[in-house]
Amino acid sequence: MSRLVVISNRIADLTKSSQSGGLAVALVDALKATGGLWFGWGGDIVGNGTKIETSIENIDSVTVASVPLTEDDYDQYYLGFSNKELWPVFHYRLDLAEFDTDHVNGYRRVNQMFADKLCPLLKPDDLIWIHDYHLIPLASELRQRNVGQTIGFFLHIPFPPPEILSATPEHEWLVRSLASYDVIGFQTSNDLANFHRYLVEEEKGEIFTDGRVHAYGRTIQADVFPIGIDVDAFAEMSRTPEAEQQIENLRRRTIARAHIIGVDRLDYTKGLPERFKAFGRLLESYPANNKAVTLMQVAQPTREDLEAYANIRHELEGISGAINGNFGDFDWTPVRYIHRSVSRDVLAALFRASMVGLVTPLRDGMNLVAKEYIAAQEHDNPGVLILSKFAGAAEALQEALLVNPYDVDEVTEAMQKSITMSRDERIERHKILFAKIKQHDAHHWHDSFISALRNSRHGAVA
Ligand code: ADQ
Repeated sequence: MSRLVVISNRIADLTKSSQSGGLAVALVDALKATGGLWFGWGGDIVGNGTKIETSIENIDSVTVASVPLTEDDYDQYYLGFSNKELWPVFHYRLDLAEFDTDHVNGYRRVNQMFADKLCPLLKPDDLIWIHDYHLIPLASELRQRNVGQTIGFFLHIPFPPPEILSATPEHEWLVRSLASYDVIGFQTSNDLANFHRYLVEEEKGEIFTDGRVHAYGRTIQADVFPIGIDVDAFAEMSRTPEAEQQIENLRRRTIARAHIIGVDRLDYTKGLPERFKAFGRLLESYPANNKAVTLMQVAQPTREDLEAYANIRHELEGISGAINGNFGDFDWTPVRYIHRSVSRDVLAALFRASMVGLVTPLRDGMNLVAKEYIAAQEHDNPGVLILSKFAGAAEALQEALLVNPYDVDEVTEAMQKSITMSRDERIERHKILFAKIKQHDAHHWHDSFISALRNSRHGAVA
């Protein structure tokens, strides 16, 4: 069987599986099945001009090869082009995008460095799977170094409509780079449709009914592969004796009878200020919820070197402080806002103890928290998921309470509906949602992508 080679911007710490997300665990499973190689940035930043060396470590049957970034690489490739331009634009936020030639050059340079360092590690029969927006041009760099192996790309974030993408100075080059892959995977059919539209409207490309597209002189496979979680492992985590203890502590420490929970990286795409405002309005419009309902928001610090992230942090501290000042009492804090990373077993316990899971991003590729919340619920007394219709997860999870996250009143009403929903209705909705996340779990995701890669090698590509 061919070896799988996974390339991502950051390498997860394979020795700390309990702390890494479902994605890392799913990829490690896939790598272990074939004995694989994982290549990427190890997290170190070295001085400019330092000679870049690849570190190689073998963990079980997986070889982990990592490189450091220089200070300029980190500023220009990672913070700059990836996170000040591509991240906002791909989340439909042209207003937050910064266009800078040094950033583009840094992005190209790191993709070239990745290709240089990866080439000597490749074997002729490898299947190569590249992840996410940091590495869009990597396949084209590899092709220029005569890599003929099958190469796939999965985009974890949304693919924006052509009207938005074409506002970036680099759009033509970026999409042309995608044509060097053999298989491209998107989270939703909406993302795929946006990609098709770009090819047809900007490039006069052709779309075939079997999932192939022809553009820039190549025919490639482009399809939808919705990412999932390891449902059984997450459900199990929410039922350990430690989880039971965590839930017991939470119930003892508060007088509230219902908890609403939000768990997100602290990112402007996640709709946190709007969510806090909706909770404030819930207390204002339905006074019976005072001292009875608490919002717990766990927000993991992320990309803190960027101004937009410092701004959202200050905004949230302001709104939560105002709600607690206006509505709180000596024995009740309405918003519990925790600005740090929490271990996955604690998260699983918190999800299980919460009557409402609030997942209201303004735009999101998929959103795994929505699936984790469903996985952690008790089947005979589940909580209710409120889900943004702009999260990729909403395409399948129609039995959640779907909301427009910009519409604060609609989110408030969904919260009130959730905390007063009958047990029968909660069970009915959860049963269908659970079956869906089980069917499209992490294993299904990587199996179907890898099988598309194998199929493309055996013929489809012109
Ligand atoms: P993210 O934007 O990071 O991922 P998401 O899918 O929600 O978003 O995954 C976040 C993960 O981090 C979840 O597993 C969650 O439990 C965990 N997490 C969040 N806050 C945490 C905290 N405070 N402490 C500990 N863990 C925390 C990108 C895309 C998504 C897409 C994923 C996977 O933006 O749309 O779903 O990739 O493809």
